[in-house]
Amino acid sequence: MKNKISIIIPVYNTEVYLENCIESLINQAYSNWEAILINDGSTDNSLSIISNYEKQDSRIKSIDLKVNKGVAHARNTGLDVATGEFIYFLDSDDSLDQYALGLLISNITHHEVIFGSFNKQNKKANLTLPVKHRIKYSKSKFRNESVLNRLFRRTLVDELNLRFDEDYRYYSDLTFLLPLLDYFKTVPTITGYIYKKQWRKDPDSPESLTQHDDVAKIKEYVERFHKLTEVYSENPKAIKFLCNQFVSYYCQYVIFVLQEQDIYSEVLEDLSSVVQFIDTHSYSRRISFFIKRELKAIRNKDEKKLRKLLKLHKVLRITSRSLKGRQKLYRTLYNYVFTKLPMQNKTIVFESFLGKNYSDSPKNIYEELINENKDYNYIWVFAKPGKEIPGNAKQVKRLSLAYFYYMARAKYWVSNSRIPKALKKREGNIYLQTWHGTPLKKLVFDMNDVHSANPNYKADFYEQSRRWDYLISANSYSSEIFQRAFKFNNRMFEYGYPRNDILHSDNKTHLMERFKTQLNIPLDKKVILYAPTWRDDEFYKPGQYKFSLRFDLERLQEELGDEYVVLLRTHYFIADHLNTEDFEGFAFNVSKYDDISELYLIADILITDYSSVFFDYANLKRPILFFTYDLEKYRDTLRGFYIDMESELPGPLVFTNDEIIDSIKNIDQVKEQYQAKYDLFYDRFCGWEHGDASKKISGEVFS
Ligand code: C2G
Repeated sequence: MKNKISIIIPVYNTEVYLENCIESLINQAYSNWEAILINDGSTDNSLSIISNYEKQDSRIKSIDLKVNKGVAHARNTGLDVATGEFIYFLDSDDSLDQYALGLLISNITHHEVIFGSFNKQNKKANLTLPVKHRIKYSKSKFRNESVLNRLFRRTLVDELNLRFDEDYRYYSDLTFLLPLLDYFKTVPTITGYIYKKQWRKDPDSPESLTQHDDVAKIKEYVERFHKLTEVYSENPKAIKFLCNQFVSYYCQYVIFVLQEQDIYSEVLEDLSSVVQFIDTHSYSRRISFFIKRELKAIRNKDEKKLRKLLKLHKVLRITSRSLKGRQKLYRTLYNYVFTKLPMQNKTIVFESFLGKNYSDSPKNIYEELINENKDYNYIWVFAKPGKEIPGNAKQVKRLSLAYFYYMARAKYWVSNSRIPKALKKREGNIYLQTWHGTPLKKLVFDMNDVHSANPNYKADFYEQSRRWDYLISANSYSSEIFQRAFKFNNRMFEYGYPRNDILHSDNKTHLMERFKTQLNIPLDKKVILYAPTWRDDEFYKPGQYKFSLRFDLERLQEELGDEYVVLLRTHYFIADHLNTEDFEGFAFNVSKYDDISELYLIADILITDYSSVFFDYANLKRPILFFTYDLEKYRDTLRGFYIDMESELPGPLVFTNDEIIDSIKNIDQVKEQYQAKYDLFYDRFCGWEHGDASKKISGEVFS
């Protein structure tokens, strides 16, 4: 077929993003393409990811360079084997929305090249392209010096012998583009987000650059600047373009490097040589008063003045940014003020389910510490502070100024879920991630395609979990999954869940009476606890999920009301409110009750679905029913499971209210029928639980 696009993708240690990149090609509306992935000596899983996809789709081709030779060589290698009439470059940590290639190829018409546009930094890429995409004929030739997201005719590439200068490790793109400068009057540009740049590289990603790299980068840029101004000395347009590009490079990169790293002595001479050149040549990029003075200080090699100017420039930038909103102000204060204050080595911040309640393993660890009278300052983070909790913890509102203050000062963070990725980890900080359940549902890097409301889910998660120093696992099954699915390689605590200590308490009977009384549940009634999970694809907006109750409470009350009461407990992501007014005394909505572990204790039977709650409840060796009315959808499309729901669960799958009623009426037979499976299940998932996880972890982390 004609009009084939050859997509050239150098790959170097981008396993975290690579699947997202390749999937975005497979999902292209325009199918006539070949993808040439050049593995540039990756030391992570990148090559095996490429090979897996190569087996699935004949349009995907791989070249393994064995050793790392840099992007220029990788792209040139791709060009040598490309067979398409068009050439397109894509970075392996980026991705395309599904109309990207179609839009470019259907609008290049008679042109030799067409430009796409990029998603803006930190903005969700616009997944539904504007129906009427506009073709804008750009006035200047190139606004940035990248080959990404441009569709080139192969004939043009060959005619001008466009290649990448392999002498350059960081800045070879311009050597491919500059010959085009004289070639075009205007270039068509597609608006609308079609190229999704992975703007934030996680701090650990192998290609993230260290200080040494920044010096090398600047030196290479300067060397290339002088070489190209030499080569194009007779071409005023090229000279003007190169001068403009240097000023952009200084404003978008060099300033930040110099403000964060003390490398003035290593790069000032080089930068000065460029400024001396551009001062004798014209360039059109508008520059501010500040930049003018900074460039002058660079030209004069006046390091002292330059330091002063950049320091002032930074304060102004931070101040102006923080005036754009309270959260930005708090984040700025966190990064530039609070984290500069001395760390409080005896302060621990606790948070459970994003501040939703006082519960889970953070609660048990906290109570262990106060019971042991360890002298720490305790901070609890709540969405709504003012809760009745034991001890003398200070309560702060999540994302308030106090929250950012204490998160910056505290040596310890104890969370069972996620802490905003904007809170960069401070030197000396110890982050204990307790997590919040033995996984049934596929997690993060074990998930094929993500249905989450957040399109950057995996990359964001990876960035956040790099901060974890410790992670708690309740069983060896979880340990193996967490290591792989979270890419977690720090210390795993394998003592069981602190939140399950109560399930092994010696005075369960007393506790059960206390909790039933608190909930006004008649002591002579048995309790059914219904605790379903959330559905990834049923959301109002990120974090606000829908839930429709499939119980027929009327029938359940008729059939079971003499002996049982029902506790309804939705997942903390669920925004919908379950109305139980018509079932006073039979159905109790306990969705807002803080600690589900206490509900386990009073429940004689648990009904759940795909929620991890049953791994914990099984510690009590009481019957469990799985109300899996949407099993096909949930297992096969939404998430996928780690265990086989049909064969490994310690209780029956039930799909209708009739089956629920029947199972409960015959619960002893059900127990007997599943006893063998239950015993196996208990050994495999509850074997580490002895009611002392909190104590062990307190001893290990909080000396
Ligand atoms: N939970 C709850 N009430 C529910 C469901 C869950 O209080 N009705 C709490 C339980 O402590 C449970 C935890 O939230 O263990 C996680 O809930 P899941 O339904 O398993 O869903 P999810 O939040 O996706 O966590 O490794 C565990 C996974 O990450 C699942």
